[in-house]
Amino acid sequence: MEYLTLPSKPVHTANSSPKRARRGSGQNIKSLNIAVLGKDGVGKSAFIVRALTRRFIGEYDSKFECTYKNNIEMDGHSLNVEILDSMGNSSLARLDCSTSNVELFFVLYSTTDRSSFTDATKLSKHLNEARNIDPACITIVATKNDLRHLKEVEEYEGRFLAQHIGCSFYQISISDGYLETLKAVHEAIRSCMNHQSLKKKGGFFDTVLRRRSWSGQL
Ligand SMILES: Nc1nc2c(ncn2[C@@H]2O[C@H](COP(=O)(O)OP(=O)(O)OP(=O)(O)O)[C@@H](O)[C@H]2O)c(=O)[nH]1
Ligand SMILES: [Mg+2]
Repeated sequence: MEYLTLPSKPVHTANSSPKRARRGSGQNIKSLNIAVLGKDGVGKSAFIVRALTRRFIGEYDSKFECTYKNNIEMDGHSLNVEILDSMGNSSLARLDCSTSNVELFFVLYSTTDRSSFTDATKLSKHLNEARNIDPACITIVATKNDLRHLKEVEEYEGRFLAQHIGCSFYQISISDGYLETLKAVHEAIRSCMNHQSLKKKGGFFDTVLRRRSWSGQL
């Protein structure tokens, strides 16, 4: 497996003020393992490179699986990310092996390729049902929204799938939409990290339910 580091620019969202984001301050540094899955050609490499560098490059080498190691600034924190750019034709068994330490999953399909939607459906159900990954840590992304004349999958189909899993859904154009790509990445990271910290603390809802149960309210 190959490791790549891209020169990422510090990024700020509506919720992150430039003043609060102190790069490399050493405080609050967290890390997250991410994987981007989906059929060949759906835009996995384009999605990662766009989110990390702002750039959209037309063609990407797809001969091998690689992992991008980078730093993302968001919400006043510095986050070390390792993003696996998976091979589109991997078997589920191979994917399970290469993503055993992954915390956040993006499942991509192209709105211009119905078979990629079928694959995304299988992948997201596998993650949720067989791997028991919490929906807070799965995000379905429909790509190539700019190619409307070639559309094979309607937005409601993606939304319906995400609703079934209970996860987030975004329909974006990676080529035309830097901000929408970034929004999908940041919101997915927030959702997954919130879930992780709730789990660590025993979970807000668990705590509330336990308290209620203890005081005889349940
Ligand atoms: N018009 C348009 N083209 C896109 C978009 N996203 C990706 N592409 C193009 O789709 C092609 C495939 O993108 P890749 O990022 O290489 O796809 P991939 O999923 O990494 O493919 P493999 O590595 O072969 O599995 C490239 O020519 C991209 O430029 C998009 O949102 N709109
Ligand atoms: Mg690729």
